[in-house]
Amino acid sequence: MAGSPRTDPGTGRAHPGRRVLAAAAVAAALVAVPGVPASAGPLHTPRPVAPPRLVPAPASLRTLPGVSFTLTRHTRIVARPGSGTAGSYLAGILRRSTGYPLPLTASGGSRDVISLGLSGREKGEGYRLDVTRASVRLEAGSAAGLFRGVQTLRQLLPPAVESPTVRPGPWTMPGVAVQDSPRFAWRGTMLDVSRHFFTVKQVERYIDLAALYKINTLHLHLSDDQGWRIAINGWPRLAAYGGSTAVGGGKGGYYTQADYKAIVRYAADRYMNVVPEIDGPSHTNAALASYAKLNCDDKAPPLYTGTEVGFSSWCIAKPVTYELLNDVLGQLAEMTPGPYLHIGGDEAHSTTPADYATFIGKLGPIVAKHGKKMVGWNEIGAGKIAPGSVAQYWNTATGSEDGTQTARDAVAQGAKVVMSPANRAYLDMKYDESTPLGQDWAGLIEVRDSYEWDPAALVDGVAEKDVLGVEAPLWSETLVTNDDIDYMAFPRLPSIAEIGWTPQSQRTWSDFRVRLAAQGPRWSVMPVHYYRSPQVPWPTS
Ligand code: TNX
Repeated sequence: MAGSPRTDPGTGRAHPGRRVLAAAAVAAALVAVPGVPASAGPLHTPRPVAPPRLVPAPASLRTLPGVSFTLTRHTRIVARPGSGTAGSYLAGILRRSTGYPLPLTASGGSRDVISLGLSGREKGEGYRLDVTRASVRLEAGSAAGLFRGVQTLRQLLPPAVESPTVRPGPWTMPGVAVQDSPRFAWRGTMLDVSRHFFTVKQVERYIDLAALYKINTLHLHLSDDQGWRIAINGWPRLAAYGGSTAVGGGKGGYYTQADYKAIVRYAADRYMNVVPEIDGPSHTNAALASYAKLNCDDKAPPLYTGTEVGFSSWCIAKPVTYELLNDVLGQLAEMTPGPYLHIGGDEAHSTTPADYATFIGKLGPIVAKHGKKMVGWNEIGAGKIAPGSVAQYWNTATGSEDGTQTARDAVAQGAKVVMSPANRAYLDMKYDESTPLGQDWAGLIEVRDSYEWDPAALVDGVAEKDVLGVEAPLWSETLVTNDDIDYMAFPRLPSIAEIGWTPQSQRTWSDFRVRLAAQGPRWSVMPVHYYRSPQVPWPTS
């Protein structure tokens, strides 16, 4: 190789190999001196810069050989009007780890800046990101698009950028031209705060981790047999008593309405919709235990702290059931800016099919009256549902229940489907036999299993046009701490996020595993207690 012409990363001109070595020595020296401004121009010094390893993979990515941008203490962030929270979110992350001031202004120059602004050329959550020697330019058709682009920008910087404390740098990103937009509108994750309660802070932390992978929907499973987690005016015992325990008999907890609004606000600042779920007619023991009058026999059952499913049922014939649900769904609708209310509908093993159909038929108009669209687990397809409702497909055709049929029934009524197949997308399934947490009733789900499926080719009769998106539910029977959440969600949540974002034709496991591996060092510095799957070539140092 010695003496053969190479391309100077700074000038793009061919030159003898010796000069590359000299330049590399300078670069190495600069690495030891944090915060030295990059010199732009013909003598621009090349720096070691990792190739882009982005998750989810963008629809289009062009790397600019030899081009890079380096953040310095002089870099400014310009967020033009209409940028929403994208600029301040980015500044918050970059300031913590770089220690640079990174002033945020609404207008400014074109060199040594990261500039964010709206452009008519991009649509929806789509964005364009250009990293050149002089600047980083991010454009989108909406603030949400800018926010998604900010996540791409973060991943172009070294892993240390995710550190909560100041690190040395250098903060160099490879030159790229990215043009990107999502495959599906609904890219969600669900957190079960009922089986174990998670605090507002814990939910906010999970929101931030999901946002990094362009997740835009947070489904909160707010009620189940083991706990009712949202305060409802006029029904104080639901939360105070029904929320007082958890699986295993822990102390439980609930969100005040102010807490819930804070979560909704935090999510909205990250362009994430909250979808609140009040499960029924089954999964209702906590509520039935709180008010005797909700029970057909007027007797309140005891609180429940086990993990069985399907034993409880609303009293379908009693008007008070619908008075309660009208109050609950009305108050949630009022506090939830997004278009959806999730009414559950799964595993109603203690409700007759006729009663189940009656129940779904009654809930539709209540949800509509409060100005929302109804979401339910795929079983709701067995009832009468309005066009524009959403069926969340989870139970793959096993045993007596065939989730594919109710999903088709839903589509036949004009509903869309969100794909959450339990044997692919359930974050609470064990990775392998030795996984200390989680369950295995839907199978073991290694990272590759979570990645290699196509939402548009999963259920016969449910095509791409019927699919609203994907969601990864995290059920919490076995999960208590942030470490527990992290271990089950990472790295499988990024799999589902990429399935929801990246065109199917551009996804392969062999490519994904390498990009996923590059997330490991990011999670380590945050820190996120992720599962080091043997299927992924994690960097060793
Ligand atoms: C089934 S999935 C359930 C949940 C459990 C989960 C555990 C679904 C709609 N219902 O009640 O938490 O399995 O994996």
